[in-house]
Amino acid sequence: MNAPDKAIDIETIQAQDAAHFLHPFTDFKDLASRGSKVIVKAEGFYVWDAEGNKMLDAMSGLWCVNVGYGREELANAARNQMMKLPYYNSFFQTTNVPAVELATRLAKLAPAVDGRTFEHVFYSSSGSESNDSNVRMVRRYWDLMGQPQRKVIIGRVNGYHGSTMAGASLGGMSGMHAQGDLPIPNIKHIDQPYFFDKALPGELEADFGVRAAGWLEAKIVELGADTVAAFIAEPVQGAGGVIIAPDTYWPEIQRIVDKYGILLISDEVICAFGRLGHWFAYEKFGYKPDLITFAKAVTSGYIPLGGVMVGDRVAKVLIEQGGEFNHGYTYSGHPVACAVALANLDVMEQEGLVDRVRTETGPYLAQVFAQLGEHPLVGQAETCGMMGALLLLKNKTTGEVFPEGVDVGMMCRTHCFDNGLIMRAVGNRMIVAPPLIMRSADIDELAQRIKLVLDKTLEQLRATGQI
Ligand code: PXG
Repeated sequence: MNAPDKAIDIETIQAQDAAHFLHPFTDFKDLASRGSKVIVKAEGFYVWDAEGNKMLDAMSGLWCVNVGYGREELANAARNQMMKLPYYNSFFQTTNVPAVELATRLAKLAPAVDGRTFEHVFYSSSGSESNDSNVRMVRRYWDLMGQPQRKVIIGRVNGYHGSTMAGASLGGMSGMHAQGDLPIPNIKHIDQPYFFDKALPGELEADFGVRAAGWLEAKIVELGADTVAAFIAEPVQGAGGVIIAPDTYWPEIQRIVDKYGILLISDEVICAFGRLGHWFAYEKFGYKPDLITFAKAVTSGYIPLGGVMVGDRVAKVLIEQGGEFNHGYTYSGHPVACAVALANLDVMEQEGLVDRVRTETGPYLAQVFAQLGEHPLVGQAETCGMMGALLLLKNKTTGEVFPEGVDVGMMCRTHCFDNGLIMRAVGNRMIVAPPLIMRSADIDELAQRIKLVLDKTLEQLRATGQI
């Protein structure tokens, strides 16, 4: 469809949207005055709006549609499970087959590191809920270990861990903390390992990685080591702008959490399920989490599902010493969501998508981004698996950023929308997380479109005397 969808009265939908639908992370009044873009259909890695505009979705929806849109296998799994058992709870000594099968399968997909295994799953419906569960499990663990004073969980500035009270607190988004009395007590933050922003003049990336990890040790010492329960981090910061830590960062983080005996939570809501070329991202970086948050791509976003992979260190204590764990959700282990997840994992395995990212498309995206890095507007081009970021600078030689008031990311994003490309702007970083079904030729098409919008952004900046 490249013509308007006649079945849809766009103006009515937009008016009702403005009248009744409060969108997440949105200036309600501003959106109501402009009108939402109505998305009506999607196939593969393209989405269409009601006006018939076809857009290449380089964000996989919101970092989730890894197998692409329109997969009958997933739709059939949902239908079949809905007709058989659409819902049943798992609170009162009952279980259901898809939830058990999925937990068993996830346990097989999460590799053991140094004898530490992930045999158990606690289910939720989202990344935010999963991180709330993490807070509950971490605190319960330390209570049971006879160290109830270990309450503090350390997160990172510009990290994103969700939007519930605990999720938003664990994250380090200043705009979120500014609303609603956040963070909640006993959540602290260290700075992010963002080399461009935080490196000292002349500092080598490898040295910066060790220094940035050292901020964790400094914070632990400042707070008192016996008060710290856990450290939570994303393997690569996604919503923060695809911030990729130097290689030296994670080994040093591991040394520090081991030294002080604190738990490590790997929030893999974006990075798991093939995004970085592995089923789970800790495998790529070689660190040893105790808890792993997942959501999004476990079902390729077709239906909400999230959870926590609970490592044996925590699971053993909760199971053997914990008695009843007073926490859970109506939809923990939802049979339809789990059935869709199983079908999604089947597709990923049959099509070899995880290996494809590691051996073909991830390296190819890196190559293509390196070329985009030559563009006069791009100060830095970085990728990790099928995630990438372009840092837009006023002067790429000196590293000068655009002054406040020149929102170069938004400018570029508008050109994206006008030219059939969906990318995210995070400040001055333009980011992508394309569906994993893309092949190299599709990445070429993506690169051409990115080049075009960069050219148009540069043209606009020049025409308005801002560069
Ligand atoms: N952890 C991480 C690492 C995430 O990326 C969550 C937790 C929360 O998941 P739920 O399912 O509760 O949304 C996320 C979600 C963005 C953006 O603008 C990113 C997310 C959500 C919304 C917007 O990049 N990530």
